[in-house]
Amino acid sequence: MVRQLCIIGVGLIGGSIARAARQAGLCQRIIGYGRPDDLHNLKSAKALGVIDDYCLDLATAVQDADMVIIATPVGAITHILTALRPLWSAQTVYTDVGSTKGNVIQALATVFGDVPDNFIPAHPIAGAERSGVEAAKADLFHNKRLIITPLAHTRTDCLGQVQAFWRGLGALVSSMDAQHHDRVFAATSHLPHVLAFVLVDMLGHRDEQEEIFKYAAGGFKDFTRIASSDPAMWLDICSANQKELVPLLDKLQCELDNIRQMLVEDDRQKLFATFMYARNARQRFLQQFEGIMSKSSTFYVQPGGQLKGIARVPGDKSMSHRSIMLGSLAEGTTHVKGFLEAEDALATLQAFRDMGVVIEGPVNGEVTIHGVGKHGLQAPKNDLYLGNSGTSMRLLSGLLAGQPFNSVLTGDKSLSGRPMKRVTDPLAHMGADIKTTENGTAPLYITGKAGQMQGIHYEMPIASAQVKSCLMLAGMYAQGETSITEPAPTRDHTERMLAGFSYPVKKEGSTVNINADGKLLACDIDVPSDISSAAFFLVGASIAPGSDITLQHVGINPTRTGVIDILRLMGANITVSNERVVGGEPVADLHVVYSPLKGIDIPEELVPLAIDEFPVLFVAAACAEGQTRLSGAEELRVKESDRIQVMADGLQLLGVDAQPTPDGMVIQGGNPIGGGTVVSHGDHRIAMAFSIAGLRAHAPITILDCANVNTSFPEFKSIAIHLGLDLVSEES
Ligand code: SPQ
Repeated sequence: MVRQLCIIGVGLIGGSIARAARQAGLCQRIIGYGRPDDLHNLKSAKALGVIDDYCLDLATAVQDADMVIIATPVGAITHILTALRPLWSAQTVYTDVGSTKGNVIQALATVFGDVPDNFIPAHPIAGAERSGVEAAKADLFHNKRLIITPLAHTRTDCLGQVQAFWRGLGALVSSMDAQHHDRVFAATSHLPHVLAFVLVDMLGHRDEQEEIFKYAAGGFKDFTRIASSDPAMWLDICSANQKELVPLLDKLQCELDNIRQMLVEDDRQKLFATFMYARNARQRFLQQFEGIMSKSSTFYVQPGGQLKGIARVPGDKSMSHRSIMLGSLAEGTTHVKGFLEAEDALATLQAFRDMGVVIEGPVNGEVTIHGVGKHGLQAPKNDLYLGNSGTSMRLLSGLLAGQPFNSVLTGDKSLSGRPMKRVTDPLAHMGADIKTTENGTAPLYITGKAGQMQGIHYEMPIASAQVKSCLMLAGMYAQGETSITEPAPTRDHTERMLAGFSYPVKKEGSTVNINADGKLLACDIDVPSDISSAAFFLVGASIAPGSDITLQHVGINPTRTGVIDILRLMGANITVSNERVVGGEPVADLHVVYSPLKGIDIPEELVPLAIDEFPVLFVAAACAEGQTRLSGAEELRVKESDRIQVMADGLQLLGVDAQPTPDGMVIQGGNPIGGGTVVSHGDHRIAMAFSIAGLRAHAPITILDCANVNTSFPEFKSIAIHLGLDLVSEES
């Protein structure tokens, strides 16, 4: 709570801060300050109830303030600071709202000798086309970003106060250093404003201006919207940030020259690649933006019911990743059908776009990849962000280790906590140079070692398709043979798909051999439905009396069908029909009819073949009569969450006797499942597993933190509802 807030400059931003602070009950009293020529505005602010009072004398205005916010144009900052200097108090917190931060810090240093430790530089990313206090709105900052650029010696109590104040106004507060801030905003805000002003200026001065504006369509209006902004304010901002803005204008000039040349030469391919990249990058930016805005998703499941009907779940995640990777490295154009349009696979797709591959789609699961050949990838301009996807990060680390450029792989919080030594250690034996954090986690800093990688023989200590695939991809760039022996069979999509792309791979028992002597020839890929997604409904129909469903076109590669084998051992009634081979992968329709389940000891050899299905298999075990025991599955502890602990916690909360062990779980099934609120810890498979538990629960189940269902199965909710699950979700 601020006792007295002084706002210097009560315009759109200053006025909106005052309105929002008043509405949120953050201030007792708000005083506005302005110069004498601002009197009319200050009177309006008081009449509108935006401020309690105003003052034309700065000393009186700041006298009793415990917080002072400078909300003037950035060009006025030196003048204001000079006037404030003799009035400065260590008991007061000072902050600003300037769109550039370097010049504010520079002005502070000039006026005070050093930046005072109770000044917190801040920038709210919010505005409106209209200016002035009349346009001020209490919700202007709601869900908008507020960036703070503190210095090393900034007082933490003052910092905390400003952070809490802005959070109270509804803003999403983050921090960065001032130079970084100015560079980012030069690119994303100042340059676009300059472009909009220049374009309208250029067209407006042409003779035929009336014609142009008469026929201007929505595109012109959209592009030039920001040219309606306050010219004086933007003059100030651009001049304050000219150090960052000028190099960007130079770069843009080069890019425009390039485009001009492409047009002169009628180079349609290059133009298409440029436009396509831009369109896709924008779409991804919008998705990320929406992702930031809708931070959480909660599932509410009503108890009971049954599953009935026919459904086709989306494409296989593992194969979707690999189709993009191998299609990009191929010579020629690869067409993919059934591609999984979910965040994980899209992260891989974006990574390859960032390395110069032109990829069209996805549209209704169809993707066209214009392969660049085995040696055609280009250095990414930025870090490759892989979101939640372990497969993308581990497979890419192998592929990128032997490239002629450096790269950095990053991911979200969950991915940044997952072990990467399992790939970086054997890659180091091959000559790779990959730095991880001290804990062996991402970010991965990869120094490309083109022509210097050596083939090795590697006995995998854990059964992991990701490790195997990573080393195979590295082996495609290494001298000599790379051979990998797995302790137990793991999914073999990489081997099968490489064969589909005509790349030589030898399989001898549990060892796979690969070398650099080969090239990939583009082919068509038909991705079957993901058995890991189908698994939720295989279990749902098996535990809910009266259920009868058919899941069409499901991939039944024997390295993935552990879930069917385990459910059948428990007594499930699953019929496999219409078996066929599509693009080198076996596919079938699965018919499931309810049948009472019994507890079993899950055979350890089935663990790698059902590794992703255990969250929902634990739900099956909770509904099965008697004890189910899983062992040899310690890998579950290092997935998107610790799937043993998180499932045990949730099941116990629902009243199930579920005891976690270091490498598995013991579940006494058959007792009623209760209701309650469980947390998925951002793990898609946990969220979906607990939704399915609702079919046998006696009370509603609420599942928190479900947004990541979009990483593997965005259609889960609609298909579950279509088959009969009583599920609603709430996004916020
Ligand atoms: O890609 P990610 O995040 O690792 O996804 C998971 C999943 O549940 O979707 C695991 F958390 O699947 C892995 C799977 O567990 C996908 C995968 C692959 O495509 O090669 C292999 C398995 O991982 P691992 O570590 O056993 O190789």
